[in-house]
Amino acid sequence: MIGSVLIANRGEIAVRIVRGARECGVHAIAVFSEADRLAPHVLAADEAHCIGPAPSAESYLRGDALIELALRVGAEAIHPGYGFLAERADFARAVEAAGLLFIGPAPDTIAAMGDKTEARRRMSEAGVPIVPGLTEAVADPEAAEAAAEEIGFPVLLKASAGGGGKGMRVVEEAADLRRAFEAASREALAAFGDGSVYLERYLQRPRHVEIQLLGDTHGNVVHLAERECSIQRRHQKLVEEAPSPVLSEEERARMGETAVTAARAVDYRGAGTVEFLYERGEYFFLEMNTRLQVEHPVTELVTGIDLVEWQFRVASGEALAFTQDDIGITGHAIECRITSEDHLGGFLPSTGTISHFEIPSGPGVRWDGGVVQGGEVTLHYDPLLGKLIVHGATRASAIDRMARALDELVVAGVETCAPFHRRVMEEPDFRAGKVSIRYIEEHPELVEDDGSERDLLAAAIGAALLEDEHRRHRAPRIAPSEGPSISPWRRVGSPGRGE
Ligand code: MV4
Repeated sequence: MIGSVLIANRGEIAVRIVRGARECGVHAIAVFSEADRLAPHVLAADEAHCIGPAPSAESYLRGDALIELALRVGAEAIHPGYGFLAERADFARAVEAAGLLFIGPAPDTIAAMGDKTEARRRMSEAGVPIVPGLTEAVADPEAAEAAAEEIGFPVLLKASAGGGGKGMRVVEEAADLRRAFEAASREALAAFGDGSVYLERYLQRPRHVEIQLLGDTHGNVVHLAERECSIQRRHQKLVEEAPSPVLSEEERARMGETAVTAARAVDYRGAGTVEFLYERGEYFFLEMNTRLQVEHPVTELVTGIDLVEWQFRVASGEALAFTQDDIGITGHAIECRITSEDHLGGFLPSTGTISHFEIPSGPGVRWDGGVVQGGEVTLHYDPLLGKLIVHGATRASAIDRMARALDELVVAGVETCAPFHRRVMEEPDFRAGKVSIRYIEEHPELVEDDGSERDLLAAAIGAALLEDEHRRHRAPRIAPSEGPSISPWRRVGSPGRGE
């Protein structure tokens, strides 16, 4: 096992990686921006170093500075978490060139999967089903028109350098293709510095189902079943669960084998994910994510496998200690991302000081968080405050448990999307497992202000005022000689006292 790791990240994922490191006996070195001096990931780590001012570009994205720091403090490895530098092949290459271990797949794997048309070519060659369409960029609108006629409308224009939905345009008919091509290309150029676009058949109402993978450096690759991640808004997932409510055992095994084939095609090592679009029993490769994902805990809860531990083990050269046959699913897990966003009126980011914070607990409840009471929520970073994850024997019991846990969660000082999740847990289509990537647009009531949360707040304030009033009237008069050491609470309501 490696001796030390520098965690090039912040927030909940940095805390999660510190936890994994400590369990593996790995010395955890945190880094922080000037805004994060007292952040939980800093306090959790064994050692921490400031890397610059609050803006990410001047701190968490300074790949060169991070590598220099890692060398200076004697770290053996760098764990990038997700976001920031996690899928930058150039960073992974620089880490390795410096003689450090990069906790992730080989730089060439990251590069190949980051180029969407190359990823499609590699997958197609390996026999992995891809969404019907092109595997090369189209040079001009005429070429796009010819390809679209072949594929059949509606088609989806995508950026080759893409990801995250930027540069994507749905085109319903040939007449709209030229304008869409130009718009998508312009957007892709602005976002990725590369304007090339290609075409796929547009799937109208698919599910997003992804398979978790784990590979080692000895040629072993296993899958850890799927996560259903269809409930998302503007490409930000909100609710994830494992297993998917719709896959049969046969489908799970087939998709899993497909994902393993995909991993083998790119010599995958470490933890990774193959994303599929699933529609009416058919599934198609969408993307491969070459990192630990936000939603990894639902897989951990149903498989009992600690993904961060295995990232460390695999990076240290250990072989996987289990085969595909050893891996099974127990029960059902659900994750709700708790962000500092106001779901009423467009998920606008909310900032401020977390003035009060109560973390849910009890049977089957896990909180992976990155904030504390008294902490500041700013616009410098991702709005993810933490993830509430539950495990239950069945999907229905997991949903009920999540509702209970959400009721225990208290975050005051900033708005959060927790009330949105509480509504989802009651929503009949969700409860029936009827979700697709259009779930939120098909359920506008979930993000509309119907006054119910305000009513709840008003009721809570009303109750508190009433209680206060009640207490004043009934409060016992404590004789000065008895002093303040006598708790008035024990006296309240006791017969013959203070009435
Ligand atoms: C698609 C699609 C429908 N058809 N491709 C969105 C981001 C990028 N990673 C791929 N995306 C999509 N590709 C075809 N051919 C629909 C989406 C999509 C989506 C995919 C997964 C999860 C959420 C989504 C939300 C909107 C669109």
